Amino acid sequence: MNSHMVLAAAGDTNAAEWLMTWVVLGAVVLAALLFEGAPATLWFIAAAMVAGLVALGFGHRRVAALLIAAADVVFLVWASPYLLRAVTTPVSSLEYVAAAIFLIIAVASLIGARLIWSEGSGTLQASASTMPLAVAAGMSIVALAVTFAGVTRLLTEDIAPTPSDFVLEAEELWYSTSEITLRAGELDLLVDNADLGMHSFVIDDLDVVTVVPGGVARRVVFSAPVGTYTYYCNLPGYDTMRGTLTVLENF
Ligand SMILES: [Cu+2]
Repeated sequence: MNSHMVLAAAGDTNAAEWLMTWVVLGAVVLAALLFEGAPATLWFIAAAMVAGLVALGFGHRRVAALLIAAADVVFLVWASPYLLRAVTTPVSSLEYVAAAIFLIIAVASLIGARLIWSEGSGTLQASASTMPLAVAAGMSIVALAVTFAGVTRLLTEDIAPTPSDFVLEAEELWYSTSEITLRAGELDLLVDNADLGMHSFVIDDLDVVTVVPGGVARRVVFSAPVGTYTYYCNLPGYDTMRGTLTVLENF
C-alpha cells in the first residue's frame, strides 16, 4: 500500500463517519416527525433527504446529490411564502430567527448537493477535504437550530391555566377544537403547544398573530366585537389547523 492509498483510506473513514452522523441525525428528524404527525410534504422532504444521505453512504454520489437537491427545492418552494413573510415582516424575534435558520439550512444543503454532484461518481476519498467541512457547517447550523429551539422554550414562561381560562391545545396537525365561543369584550385564551415544534394562532381580522414555541403555552389577549372570526395556524403545511371563533354579547 503506497502513501497515497493510505491517505485515501483515511479520508474514506473520516467521510464515512461524518455520513453516519448525518444518517443518525436524519433518523432522529424522521422519528420526531413520526412522533409529531407532520404535514405530508415535510414527510417527503425528510424521506428524500435521508435517502440521499444513505445513497451518499453507499457512494452513489449523483443519485445522492439529486435526492438532496430535490428535498431542498421542494422545501424552498413549499415553505417560501411563509419563510419570506416571516423574514421580511416577522411577528416576533422567534419567528424571524427560526425562518432565517431554515432558509440557511436549505441553501447550505443545496450548495452541499452541488459539491457532491461535482465530485462525480468516485469513492468518498475525493471528498476528504471538502465534504467533512460542508457537513460540519451543516451540522453546526442544525445544532444552532436545536439549541435555539431549546433556549426559546426555556425563556418562554410556561403558563399554567387558571380555572376560567379557555385552553386551546395545538397538537400534530390539529387544534383541540374548531369551534370556540366567547363573550364580547376583552378575550383571553391560552394556546398550549403539545409538540416539539412551533405552532401559531392567527386571526387576520383582529390582527392577532401569536407564535407558540414547542412545549409551552402562551396567553393571547385581544378584544373583539360580536361576530365570527377564523383562527388558524399560519405555518406551512398546517391547513388543517383552523376553526371558527364566535363572539357573542351574552351566552
Ligand atoms: Cu401549527
